[in-house]
Amino acid sequence: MKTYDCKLLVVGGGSGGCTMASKFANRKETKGGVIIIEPSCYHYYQPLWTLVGAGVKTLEQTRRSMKAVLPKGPLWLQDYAETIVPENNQVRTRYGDIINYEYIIIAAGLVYDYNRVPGLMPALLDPNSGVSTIYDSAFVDKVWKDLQQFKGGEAVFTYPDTAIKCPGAPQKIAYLTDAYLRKTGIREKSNIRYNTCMPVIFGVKKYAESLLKVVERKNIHVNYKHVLKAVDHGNKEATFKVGDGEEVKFPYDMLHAVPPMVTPDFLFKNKDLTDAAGFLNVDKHTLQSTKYPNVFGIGDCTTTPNSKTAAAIAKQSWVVEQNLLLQMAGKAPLHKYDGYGACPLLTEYGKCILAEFLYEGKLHETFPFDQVFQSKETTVAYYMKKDLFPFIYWNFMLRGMYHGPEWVRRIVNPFAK
Ligand code: FAD
Ligand code: UQ1
Repeated sequence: MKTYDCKLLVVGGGSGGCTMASKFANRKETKGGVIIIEPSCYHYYQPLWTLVGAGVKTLEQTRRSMKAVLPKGPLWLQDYAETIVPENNQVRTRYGDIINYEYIIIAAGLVYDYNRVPGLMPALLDPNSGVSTIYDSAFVDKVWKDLQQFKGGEAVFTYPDTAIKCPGAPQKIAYLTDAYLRKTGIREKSNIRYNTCMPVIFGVKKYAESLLKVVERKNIHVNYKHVLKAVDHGNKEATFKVGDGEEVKFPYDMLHAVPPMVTPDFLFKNKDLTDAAGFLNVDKHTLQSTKYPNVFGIGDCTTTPNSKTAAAIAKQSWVVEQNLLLQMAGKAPLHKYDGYGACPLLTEYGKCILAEFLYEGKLHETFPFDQVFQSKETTVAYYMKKDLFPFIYWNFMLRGMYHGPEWVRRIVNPFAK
């Protein structure tokens, strides 16, 4: 048990935390005074897990050691934040250390609440259940295994009734499953259902229109307002609640389940810092805590109503950096995050729709030619997703040097509003 004092504490070493720690590691305001709390020994590039599930990439290709990606300089405590007392500027860790901070960036992401779906975890743990998820490094390999072992029948895909990371991923894996089954000649013997809690296929109208055509072409049955409530893997049956009404059972041979997601306990339980659902309350533009000026948030664990993606974090990271520097200088934060989020919607092996939008679903596309790049399925977007974005992520974003594609947009799309 030790006590530490620091200028800046970063909680979480994932996409947001690692990026922010890199930014402040060598700044004169914070140099020598940054601490990172991060329990995991691996850092994953999660956006590639969809392609791991579809057999295009391996889990190893998405993984690096945490030590290798975290910036040198800051002290890394391999531990969990257990409690935070913002009035005292203090965090206590699971192993009993106390960290006093002047400023804190909370980037703790989301964790999976498997217990909310009785039967789901036992089914995931059974190697022969046909139940898997691309959302978890422990089960993403099982998606690919199940896909290869599937001999036809019912394939059911879910989307839970909580905020989730990458809201496009639950349907991307359904599309790639369809593509794989067509390739292997099993599609005619199979029925694919996408059971989503949402009332629409996608929150932004333009992309929803394109996706509805994909769904129709692929003959995927979409059931709206369906929430997975229980899995009976003995009988291979999944129970869904439909709207506010009755429960319906679906038999399955393969079930892709997206788990309900919550913020980690130290946040979830802190009513002072969070909203009713346990998300860190921040101003959606400045990303500063609505209650404590020395607290900032980035990424999936905050209340900002954007699409929870790494692409969003790239843009947020610049705003947090600039506003935190202003706060440190005794000035009011004035930089504004516009809600940018991007979702490369994989529809086939070799095809992708690149969705990009701001708060309230306002389109914000990087490329000028709608018919070539946006809202249409293109090969170029697929290779960006598969090869370019991971390269940018590991080499620029995590080092604090990438703030999203705005600069590309200014060059290739100079007349855009
Ligand atoms: P994370 O990167 O999850 O990091 C949170 C960190 O906090 C973790 O390292 C964790 O160990 C740590 N932590 C947890 N609890 C504690 C604690 N108590 N104390 C300290 N540390 C703690 N994004 C895109 O842009 N495009 C995509 O195509 C895309 N596809 C996706 C597909 C899938 C299947 C998944 C799972 C995600 C996808 N994403 C995509 C989303 C993207 O990966 C996340 O939005 C992003 O990684 C979130 O970053 P974060 O820093 O908020 O959280
Ligand atoms: C992006 O910038 C990014 O970060 C590297 C991603 O990776 C997670 C993305 O998925 C997307 C779509 C973007 C947006 C970039 C461009 C060039 C449109």
